[in-house]
Amino acid sequence: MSKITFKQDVFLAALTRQWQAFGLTSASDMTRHQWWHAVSAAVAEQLPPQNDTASSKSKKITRHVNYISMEFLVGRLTGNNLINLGWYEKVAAAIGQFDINLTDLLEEEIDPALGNGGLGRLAACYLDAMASVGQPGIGYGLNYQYGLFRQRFVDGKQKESPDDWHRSEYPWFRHNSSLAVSVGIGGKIVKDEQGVTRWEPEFTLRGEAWDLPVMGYRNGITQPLRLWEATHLHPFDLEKFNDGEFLKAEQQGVDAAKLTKVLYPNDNHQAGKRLRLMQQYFQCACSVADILRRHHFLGRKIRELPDYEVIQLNDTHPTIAIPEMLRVLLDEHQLSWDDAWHITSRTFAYTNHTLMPEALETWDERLVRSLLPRHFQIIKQINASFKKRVSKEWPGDEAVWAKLAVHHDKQVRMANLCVVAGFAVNGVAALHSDLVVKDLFPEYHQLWPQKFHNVTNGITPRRWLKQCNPALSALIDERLKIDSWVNNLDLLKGLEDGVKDKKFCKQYRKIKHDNKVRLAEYVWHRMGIRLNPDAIFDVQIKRLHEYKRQHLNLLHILSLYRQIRDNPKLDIVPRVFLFGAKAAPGYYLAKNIIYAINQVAEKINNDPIVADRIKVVFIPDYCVSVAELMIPAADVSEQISTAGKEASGTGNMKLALNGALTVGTLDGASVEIAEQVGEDNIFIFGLTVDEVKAQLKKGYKPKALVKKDKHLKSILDELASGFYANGDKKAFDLMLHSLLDGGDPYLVLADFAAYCEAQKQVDVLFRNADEWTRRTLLNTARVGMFSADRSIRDYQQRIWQAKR
Ligand code: DL6
Repeated sequence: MSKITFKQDVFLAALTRQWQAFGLTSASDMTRHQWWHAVSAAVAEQLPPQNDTASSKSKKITRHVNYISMEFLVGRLTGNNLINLGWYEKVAAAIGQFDINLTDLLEEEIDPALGNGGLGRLAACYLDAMASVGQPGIGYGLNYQYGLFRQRFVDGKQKESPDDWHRSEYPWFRHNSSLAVSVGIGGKIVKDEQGVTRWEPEFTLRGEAWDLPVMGYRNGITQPLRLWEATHLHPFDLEKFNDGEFLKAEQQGVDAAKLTKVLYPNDNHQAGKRLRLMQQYFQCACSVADILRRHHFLGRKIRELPDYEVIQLNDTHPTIAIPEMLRVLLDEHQLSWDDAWHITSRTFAYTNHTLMPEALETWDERLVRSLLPRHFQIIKQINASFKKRVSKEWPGDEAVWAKLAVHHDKQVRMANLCVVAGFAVNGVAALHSDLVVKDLFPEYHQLWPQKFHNVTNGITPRRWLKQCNPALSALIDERLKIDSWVNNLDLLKGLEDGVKDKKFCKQYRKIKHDNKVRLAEYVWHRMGIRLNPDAIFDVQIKRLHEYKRQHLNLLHILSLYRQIRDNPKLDIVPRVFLFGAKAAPGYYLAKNIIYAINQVAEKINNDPIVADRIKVVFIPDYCVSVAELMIPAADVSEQISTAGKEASGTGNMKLALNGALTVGTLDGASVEIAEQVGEDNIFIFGLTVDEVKAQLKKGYKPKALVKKDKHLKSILDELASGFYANGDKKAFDLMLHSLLDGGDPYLVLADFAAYCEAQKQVDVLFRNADEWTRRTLLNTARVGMFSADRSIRDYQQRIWQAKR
């Protein structure tokens, strides 16, 4: 594919049409937001039509990948698309003629926050990488009207409001009305005169296809992210209207629209809601229909489906696509069960993103039966034939069956369905994949060892270095004398000898400092808090969850505060603790931790005795664009989950790439980061997975531990005393209860001492600026393997193109 060339005259003509469409008389009348819209739309117009069959036409050897995910946290697109197209400077120059600054304009874009956290952001990185390495593929998701909620703090407490990202005006969308799909829901199963089973749905929705372009890095490839929106075939009932039932006349349309109104704001947690299952099915039915439409359009036989197409399930959320595929093959194509199964079981692959029991999806059989009666029948049939296989392997062992069944105890278990019906299962980091086999699916592994793989997660260097850290990116270009590291991140190894070059180290350090100044300005404007850019910027950014242990970070802050009050002359390197995190609205304990951090921040930031040695800043409404500011400015990356709980993490990779030193447990992909950067260039602390298991087995007693540790006790007592909450002694009850009477399930207190010790070492090292810079530079140089391009190649070799 050749690069798409920028034509200034075509662009300017498109720009003119844009301001004319706003009803203005000249470009200079546009507001800044209108400028952003006009520039984005004028660029989008110049893209070639997105032909989703083109990429599927490729040689039989390259299977086309259908990446189905309930979430795609794409972040702002305009800047990223311009970079990938190679048009950034050209567009900047073209609008410079109007005295408009492109960088400023890009701030106008509202983040399309169509995901919760790591899982959704990973999906976005993988689409970028597929397009960049030339892996034919398409993303399938939902076009939510409201993305992840907006977060603000009122008196320190999280308040949520709807995140209307104005999808109807988003200039990057292309509506493809010819791809609309009908999706039935509810109803019953009937048999016709020939005895053929037929599903009569209760109502039918319409799935409309909205495509966002995903551009490869300067290679001319554009592939779609297809987001489905639910509408009704007949949104307006004229009969009802004529009968005077004006409100009811529109009800069908309103009901349909509900389906893709909101993204469920849960991360690593399942909420068994009817609407959520409807969303999952709607998305899967539209996507399966679209995959088969393309397959037929290309003149291929249905039996050849697995030779050309692979369907990658991003966690269990789209699992219902499996029975949907079987339903279509059985009921619409009239294939036998064996044929339909043979096709399906060679087409689907499943990525597991969590071991947390509360996140493993199960659905009540009554709900499945009432919404999807035919699918329920099919699931039971899968279960029945799988039971034969299990009985052969473990004759008479009911306990094993109780564990492995797809349908058991009136529950449908989506992870089990994926493993039984898929040809591949992968975890997302070496340690995690190991635990998937050992702890989650040992019996399945015994049955089908060849199904299980590891693909360590990765991040796109286009967004997470080139775009978010332009100064460092330019310095790397200059040093390596090439810019091809952007799609071959291993080339960063060439920076290693820069550690001996004083001038280079100075430049590298200055960039970090400038990025800290940029973040400090943002914090000042947004929150009115002044930050000292010479302080250590210590960053923890991720969803708020007990297992991620933001409260361990808080306890360390309180420990420092206690030490300062005990010894006002305490000599520590000034440190700014920065947090960014949203808590699911119904996760009260997580919200309590946010409240505690904000209350502590209020106290510490205003206490003259602290004299700016510590600052605590919780940046509200953490999202992709805020991450793009925080990551390049971080000195320290907090990756402090309880070992065994974080499947991978991807923030850890972004932060290390941008030259932050990790303080972390041996968990998720941090284990591999440690291997890559070397043990001297990372601060590893705390219990390992095996030690965590051993502690819990022998009976972990957090209260006994606190009794022995006076310092820790005084911190916890003070939290409970009302000191940080205007005398309210119950303010942090939820958090404190979990840590003490609740048994501290995530071993926060058990890791506290080791964590504080690691933080002391950070303090010591930071005083030696040269040595600190050397180690951060080695981090940037050595994390090339965490490029999403490498992950996609691993998927290709191990899963997508592997011999079947
Ligand atoms: O694989 C992407 C991402 C990992 O980096 C995180 O460690 C993991 O917590 C996250 N998993 C989920 C699971 N799901 N739900 N719901 O978000 O996946």
